[in-house]
Amino acid sequence: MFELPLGRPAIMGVLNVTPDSFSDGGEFLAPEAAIAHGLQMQEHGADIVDIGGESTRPGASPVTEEDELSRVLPVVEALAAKGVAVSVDTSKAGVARRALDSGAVIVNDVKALSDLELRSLCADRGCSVCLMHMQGEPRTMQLDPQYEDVVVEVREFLVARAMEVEEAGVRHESIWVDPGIGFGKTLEHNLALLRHLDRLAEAGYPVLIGVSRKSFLGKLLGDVPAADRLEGTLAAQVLAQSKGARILRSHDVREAKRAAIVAQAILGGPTVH
Ligand code: HH2
Repeated sequence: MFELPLGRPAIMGVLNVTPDSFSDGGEFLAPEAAIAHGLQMQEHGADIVDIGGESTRPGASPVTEEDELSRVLPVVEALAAKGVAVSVDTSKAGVARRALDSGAVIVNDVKALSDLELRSLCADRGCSVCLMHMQGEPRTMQLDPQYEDVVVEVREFLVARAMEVEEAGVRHESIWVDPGIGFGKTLEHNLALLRHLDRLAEAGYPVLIGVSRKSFLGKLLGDVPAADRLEGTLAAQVLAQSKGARILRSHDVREAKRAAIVAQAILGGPTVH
């Protein structure tokens, strides 16, 4: 189980070892480049590095277990050996098992442990898990997302899933929840989830939020590209922090951490680096 820092949110650096991720696709496909970037994020103050080998951007195609493993394993192994707290961003039990064997301590699943084998693996290993809400699947999720009340439905889904996962043997303390910004949600759905994030935080599980460089920011800012969404990312992150987010998943670790430290001082409590 990964112990979250007290007094400020944890910064989870994003490391996509993929050819097609929406913001850093192709940049870190070579293991050496991925490892160097992971170490740089560690130097910049990342509490966790989240390593993914399959893009979940809207329209992305699935990858085989073999391909996912060959992308992530060398990177997980090298970073864990350097003392990085590694999270593996996967929905596949086979990938999670090998990543945990190689030193990963967190399983981050955009499908919220819908796979029962993955659920019991996480229970056996005692790792931390992040359960994320998604409506539909990446290939089609942005076509026509619909909710009666997105805030209530996402919270109900996550609490119900967390309880199922606890019944499967994962400890309550090891479970984090995430409303899944951009995963089967319109701009208005994303804004409502962020505006009312305190309602999810009240459910009693640490909340992770992933807004970094996402397309809703591009829309709000007049179609700016992913590489030009840092200010929007930081604004959304500090507001999420003020509503109880405990883990911020970010491509820009140094900036996210500095913003979080200042925000925390204003919110109250000691400064924790
Ligand atoms: N977002 C992405 C991937 N994994 N996991 C959690 N828990 N929450 C998120 O919001 C989240 C996530 C998508 O971002 P990214 O990894 O940058 O892109 P891609 O999926 O294209 O690799």
